[in-house]
Amino acid sequence: MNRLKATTWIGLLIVLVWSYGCSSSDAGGGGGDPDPLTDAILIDHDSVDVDDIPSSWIDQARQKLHIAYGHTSHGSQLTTGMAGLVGFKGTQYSFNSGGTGGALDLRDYYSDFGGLGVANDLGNPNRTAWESATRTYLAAHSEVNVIIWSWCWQVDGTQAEIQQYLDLMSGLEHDFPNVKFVYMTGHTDGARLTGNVPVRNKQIRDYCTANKKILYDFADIESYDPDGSYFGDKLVNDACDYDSNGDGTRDRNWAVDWQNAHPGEWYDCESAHSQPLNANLKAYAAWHLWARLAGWDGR
Ligand SMILES: [Ca+2]
Repeated sequence: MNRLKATTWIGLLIVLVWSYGCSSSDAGGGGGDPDPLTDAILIDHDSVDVDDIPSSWIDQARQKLHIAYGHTSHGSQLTTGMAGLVGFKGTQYSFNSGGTGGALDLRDYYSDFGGLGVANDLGNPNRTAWESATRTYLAAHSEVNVIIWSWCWQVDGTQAEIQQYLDLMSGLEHDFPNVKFVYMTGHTDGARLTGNVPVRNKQIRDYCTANKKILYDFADIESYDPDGSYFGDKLVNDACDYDSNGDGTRDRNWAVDWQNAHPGEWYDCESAHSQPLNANLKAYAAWHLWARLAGWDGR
């Protein structure tokens, strides 16, 4: 009887110590690493309804994620869109560097990632500087658990150059298992689907699907309007201009057309090289991404 009691008390003690350990590590903030990936996370034109995201997962993202983002002008569409979204939808979508006041911790580096003077985007000053900058940054910022980098125009490279990007990303994933690395496609550039940029974007997309990576599909997002109309095969470019009648000349703009037809359903914001609606969609997709990285299954 006494032995049974003692065993029960020891068992209770173990449970108490264990649960205290969990809650104290959660309260520590930086320790909340995202759960391991069991499948690819593909953020594309199907991920642009911000109202689909359960608010509990937006809260989880704000509590768990510590994000560093390296980009130049095109990549700024995510964060200028996110800044505008706070005014459009509310402070639940707030973000800042450090995550003060309950905001999402998003360290937004427009050029000069991390203030290191090393790299600006995935192709500037070259195709490898971003990777060494990431290693230096993570060594000094162990609290950061999400790394995201975007392209300027340089997805317009060779097959081997894109493979080098994929290999460098995989190397980072191997060496920093507690960090989630977000892959990106590059912006649309008015090419036919057989042109180099669509083919290189597909190379990235196919790799991410096959290898269970996390992809923010920048090109796919800006190939559709919010109603799901597709412009990717109509010479669409980063400004959202496209060829509506197949004569080889761009003559309409899907974002301007949609904005004019849907007053009040979009918000004005900075959108480098493009229209506000494009940055709206980039922001909605970014929040899909953050919620997924926090553990939302996307359904
Ligand atoms: Ca035309």
